[in-house]
Amino acid sequence: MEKEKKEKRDGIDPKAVTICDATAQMLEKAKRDGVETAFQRAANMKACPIGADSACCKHCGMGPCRLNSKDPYGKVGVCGATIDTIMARNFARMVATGSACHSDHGMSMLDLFREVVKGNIKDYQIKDTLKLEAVAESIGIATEGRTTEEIALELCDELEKTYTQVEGEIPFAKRVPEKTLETWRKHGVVPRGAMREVMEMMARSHIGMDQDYTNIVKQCSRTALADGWGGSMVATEIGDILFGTPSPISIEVNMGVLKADQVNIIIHGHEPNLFESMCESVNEPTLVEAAKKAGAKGINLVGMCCSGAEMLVRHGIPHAGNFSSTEEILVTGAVDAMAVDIQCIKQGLVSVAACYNTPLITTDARCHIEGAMHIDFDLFNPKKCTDEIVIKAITRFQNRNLPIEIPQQRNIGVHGFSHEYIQYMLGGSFRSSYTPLNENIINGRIRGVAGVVGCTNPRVKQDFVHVELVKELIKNDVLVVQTGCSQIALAKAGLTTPESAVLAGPGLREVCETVGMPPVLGIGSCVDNSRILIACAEMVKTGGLGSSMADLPVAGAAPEWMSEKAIAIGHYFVASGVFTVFGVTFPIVENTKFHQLLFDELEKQGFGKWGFSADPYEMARLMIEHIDKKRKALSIDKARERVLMDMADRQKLEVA
Ligand code: NFS
Repeated sequence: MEKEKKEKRDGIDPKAVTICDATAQMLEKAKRDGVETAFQRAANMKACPIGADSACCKHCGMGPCRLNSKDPYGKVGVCGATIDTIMARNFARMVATGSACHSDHGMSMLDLFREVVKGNIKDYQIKDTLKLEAVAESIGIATEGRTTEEIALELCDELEKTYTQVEGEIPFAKRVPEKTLETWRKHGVVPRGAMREVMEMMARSHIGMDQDYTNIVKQCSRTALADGWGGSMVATEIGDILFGTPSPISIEVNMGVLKADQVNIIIHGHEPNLFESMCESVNEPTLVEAAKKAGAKGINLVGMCCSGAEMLVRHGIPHAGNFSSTEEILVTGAVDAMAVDIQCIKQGLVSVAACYNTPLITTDARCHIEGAMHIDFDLFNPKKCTDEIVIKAITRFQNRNLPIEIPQQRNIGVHGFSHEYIQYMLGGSFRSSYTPLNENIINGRIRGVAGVVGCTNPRVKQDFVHVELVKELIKNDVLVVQTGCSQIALAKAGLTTPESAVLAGPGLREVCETVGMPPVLGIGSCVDNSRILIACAEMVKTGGLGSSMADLPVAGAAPEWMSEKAIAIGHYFVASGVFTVFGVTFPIVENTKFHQLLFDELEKQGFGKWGFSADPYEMARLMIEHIDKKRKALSIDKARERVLMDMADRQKLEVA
């Protein structure tokens, strides 16, 4: 048994499962140390082929029913459910869960905001009053002659509707371009509050409920939109108001940000409050003193995954890696505490942390993990928890008794391109607007814009699909915006620097060099995908690129996705009008009506559509083909031909 276990563990070749050298180094060490991680488990766990195709239904006690993906219409479930009903219901539940996750996060941000505004929480304050006013005005709240507190309280009440509104349209529907909104109204998918949409989605996927896949997909769109333009958008906007709107900052990413002679603390999760409070605790003079007494040179605070990405863009805190590296970083032996809050936290962390005597600390009432230590994070007294985490970390530092091996990779890059900053960056302080971006798209220097986002997944070579896809896109003059674990993959590959403009096509390179920006713009965590929605809406409103978001020469991708949140994100982009390509796998049987609807029909109805390819080059081809199709429909394809073919013409084109 032991021998078999060892063989399985040793079975993977680290260089074959990741292009992240630091992670590969730690996988080698994990082998030597006899430690198992998700990469080994993925190799040992054959995915269920019927489940992978979404051809089984286990929502009631008459099943589970398994249909044949080779002959999808040859059989139905015990209740008579067809393959289309079954796949649509499974998809619906993924959208509902993903949307619930983001919305639950957004709602707790709003709870925090309210208590801060009321003065009941004093540890945080409104940092960005300009943003507060801008958000309030965007949904029709008057700001003139009113105090910050008055505006903020009304904003709280209004934004609460994002979650609780029973009828009507959520507040941020006001930000949606008119024609896109018209499409939503026509199809009855303008979201009400997220609670209502998620509840209805779950109800409609119950046995004996909605059994028309087209009708189920409508509710999928409504639920996903309640996330993108609702739950997630509130999380981002409140985060900015409370903790500051990101602007570009140069910072290091990768495991080399750990320091052998310091107390290393990793924060991994999704809500910024734990991290913000942790920033205070690691600077607390008594704790810094205690660390020094324990023999450390200082306390080193580092982020991972999405809250890490958020702190990276807001405060320039170093980031140690994405989802697929969270176990591996513990293998360094240099982590003195890993504190987590919610989402994307692998249960496997418990056993890896135990091997290296690293305290793994859960902090949120919604996310305990069996075997991890729990220190409850109290919003009204946040430092009690974070101070305690620092103390635990100092104690672990003092008792370090295992060899430490820190991979030396550190990749410096620029991150923090909020949609507000993109406006300013391209337009300057006097003409801060999206006009220069639109102009550069119209004149063809920038062919289009792609959002490349989402997770990493141990089922595919870590970071490889992200990096190759992005390289291919920028080479073809497509400007790339990024969030979440994808952004970290590109940062590690060194593509978030202005110098990487040399890898871009001639048009995009010229724009990047004129402005001094990288061709790959990191904008934050997964909820910050809402910034991409706002940027798209602004591009439409600015003019020249059509009247609906579906007209824009843009595309999206989650090349290494794994979470249900990613499916919810993908579907809200599709419902907003964006062609969105997923990699790894897609839970669907081809040659079915449901497939036809997601991958084709939705576009004809005025939405975007789904695409799939596991291959980064094919993925890029699909996205560029779509961008070119949209350019043609806008009659701006000729300008680009000139840009590429005629240098004299190019020189004549006005520089933005
Ligand atoms: Ni997004 Fe963040 Fe990463 Fe994927 Fe998970 S951390 S919310 S779901 S794995 S990008």
